[in-house]
Order: sequence, then structure tokens, then C-alpha cells
Amino acid sequence: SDAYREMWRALDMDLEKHDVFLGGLPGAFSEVFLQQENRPAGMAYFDNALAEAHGGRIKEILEQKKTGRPVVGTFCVFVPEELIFAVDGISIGLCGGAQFTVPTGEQVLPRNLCPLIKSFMGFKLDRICPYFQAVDFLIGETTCDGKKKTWEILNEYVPTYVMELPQKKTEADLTLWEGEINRLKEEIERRSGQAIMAEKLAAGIKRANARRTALARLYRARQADPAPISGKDALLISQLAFFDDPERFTSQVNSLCDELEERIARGEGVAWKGTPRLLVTGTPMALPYWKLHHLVETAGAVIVGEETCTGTRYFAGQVAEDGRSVDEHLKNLARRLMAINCACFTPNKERVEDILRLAREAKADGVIYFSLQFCQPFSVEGRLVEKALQEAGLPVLRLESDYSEEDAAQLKTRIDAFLEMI
Ligand code: BJ8
Repeated sequence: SDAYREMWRALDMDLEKHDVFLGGLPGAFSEVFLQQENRPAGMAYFDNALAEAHGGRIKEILEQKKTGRPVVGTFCVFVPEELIFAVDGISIGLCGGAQFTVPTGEQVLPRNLCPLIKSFMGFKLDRICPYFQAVDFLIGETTCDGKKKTWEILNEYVPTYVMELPQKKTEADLTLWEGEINRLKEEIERRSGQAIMAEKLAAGIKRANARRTALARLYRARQADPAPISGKDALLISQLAFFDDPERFTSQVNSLCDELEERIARGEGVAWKGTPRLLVTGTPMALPYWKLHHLVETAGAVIVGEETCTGTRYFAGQVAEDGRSVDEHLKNLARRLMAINCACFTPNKERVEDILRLAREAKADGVIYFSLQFCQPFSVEGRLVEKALQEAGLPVLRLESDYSEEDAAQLKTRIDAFLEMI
């Protein structure tokens, strides 16, 4: 609408390019989502949240920003959003999942780099992401080398603060990480001009815990056979968690879960009982990346869980709510985060245990190990995970891909062959 165009112009967006980008989305969305059978009615909220991602939600954020609330962009589930909530800030997860911006990203980054990094860099350079345009500052982190070095370039466009994430999980690493969380707290205080107080931080922790609880409930519903919701719809919900208003999102996920639990009680699902059930594990799948889920679910299987950062790694665990002082809260934040098993850590054996447990809980018939192209941590770790799953008798399919559609036919052939085998 015209009102939105004014808003986008004020955000210094490239309106022509943005039109081209948005122009492709409704077709893709309708093909991937709207043609599914027996979708839960509660998906209507999330469909609308996606449709309004560049419109209504941005308008809402800009109104809140006018009242002095800081807008902060993040790229990793290790960045504690609770600290942003503690200054009434708005936290936005900015990872990019679109092929559209990859060529622009490649103008400043090597071509043989993970598409997620090239995509978010491209969104900034192309000026077609209103979230990127609205943020006051970004919080990066030292995870993979690609992201770690990209912050230096991104910082030329938007102030980018970098947290140092340890690479091991010893006591010394936990101490380093606690210090990093404390330094981030000081940075957020400095940038927002507000001191972080114990009560506000406790409220932020409660808010993030409530969202994690709702997402965990959604994942539990997917353990039912027949599955009450498709993997695609569950992925879309996870992706929207990074953009939506946290309280509203949580309450919508909970009402959807009410509906799903009624479906389970009636034995109703989105696929027949006995449909092959797959767990996906690997790199995150940022909005609007739906390629793998779409291929798998149109090939006749259903995805019943994601051990990814747009899946269980985002919401696993809870921050203890027994802290009384800011210091205790910070320690509790650090402890929950250090239990996340990202391939950037070495060793990372707990991830294998997580995958085995999740596959068992979701009654998965097989696992797809998915890496984005050029992601070294997850591709290299794939061998160890594959071996461990095979030893446990779980069939594994390893796939690597990017955001283009070029390999769709080839991926489909491999997925079909895997489904025949399991
Ligand atoms: S905690 S998975 S969100 S770092 S950008 S590592 S795909 S080459 S995203 Fe991540 Fe935090 Fe870990 Fe999760 Fe590979 Fe690409 Fe790097 Fe990536």
C-alpha cells in the first residue's frame, strides 16, 4: 500500500528492487504452503504475520522505536535476547535465507562462502530488508570464520558489536562466556542509555522462557502419528519467532497447540498414519528458505522435527528463574546458552545425543543431515554424526545445498531413493 511505500522510503529502502523481491514471494508462498491439505486453522495467524512481515510488523516496530525502544539485530541463538528485552528493546533475528540477495553479497564477500552469510550481507547492501534498515545496532558473534570476519565489513554499514563465543565447553570457557554476557549487558546499557535492573531482566527471562515453552509444546505435538502439522508449517512458525512480537507470538503458538492437541486426540493429521517420518538436522534455515522441507514433504514424507537453530537449538532448555540479582541472572543466561550444541564447538558430542533422543521421541524413520554449501563446521561434523546414527541403526541421508533452485531435481532424486530405502 501507499502508506507502506512512504514508510519504506523513510527507511532509505531501494523501492524498485524491493518491489521485484516482494513480487516473487506470494507465488512461492502459495505453492509451498497454501496447497497443503488439512492445514490447521491456527496457521492463519502465521500466514498473515508473513504477509505483513515487511508491512504491519515494521509499522509496529517503528512506532515502538519512536517511544525510545532500541531495535537490535542478531544472527545467532547464542545472543541472549533477554538482555535486549530488559531495556524494552526489540530483538530481530536477521539471518538471510533468500537467493535474491546472494549475488549482491558476493560483491563484497567470496563466492565460496555460506549462502546464509552472503544473503544477509546482500539484504543490507541491496537495502530491501526493512528490519536491517530499522535496527539501531547489530550483535554479531565469533562462531564460524565466515560470520566472524563478515562483521568487520557489515560494521561499515551498521554498528556491529561482536561477542566472543568460546569454542570449547570447559569451566574456563564458561567463565569467558559469563564475562562476554556481562560485557554485552554493559554495551546494551551504554547504547540504550538505560541501566539493566534485576526485575526487568527477570521479566525478560520469563518472556523468553514462555516463548521457548510454547515452541517446545509445538514440537511435542509433532511426535504424534499421524503428525498434526506439517514440517513446513512448523518451520515457518520457527522462522517467524525471530521477527514477531514475542508475547503475541507465544500466545498464538499456544492456541495453535490447543488445536493440534485436539487433532491428536481425534487421531487426525496432515498425512496418513504410517507416512515416513524424518528428522532434519544441521544448519539453520532462515526465512524464506523452505526448499528442503518442500521437496521432502511433496515426496510423500513428513518432517517431524529439526535439530537446527531454526528448530530445537533455538528453544531447548530454560533459563533458571531463581536469580535474585543481575549477576545471578547473567550466570543463569550463560548456563542455558552453553548447553546449545552448535558445530562451532569442539568437541560437540552432545549434539549426537540430542539427535538420537529427538529421533526417538519423534519416532523418526530416518534423519536428513543438511548443510548449507560451504558451511565447514556442519559439513565436517557430518561424518561423525552420520557414523553414530548408523551405529544406532538410524538411516541417514546427507544433503548439501544452497538457496538456488538449480539442484532441486537432483535433491528430489536422492530424497526419493532414501524414502524407498527406509
Ligand atoms: S548456534 S548454527 S545460529 S552459529 S553462518 S555456521 S550455516 S557457515 S549459522 Fe549458527 Fe549460532 Fe551455530 Fe546456530 Fe555454517 Fe553458514 Fe556459519 Fe552458520
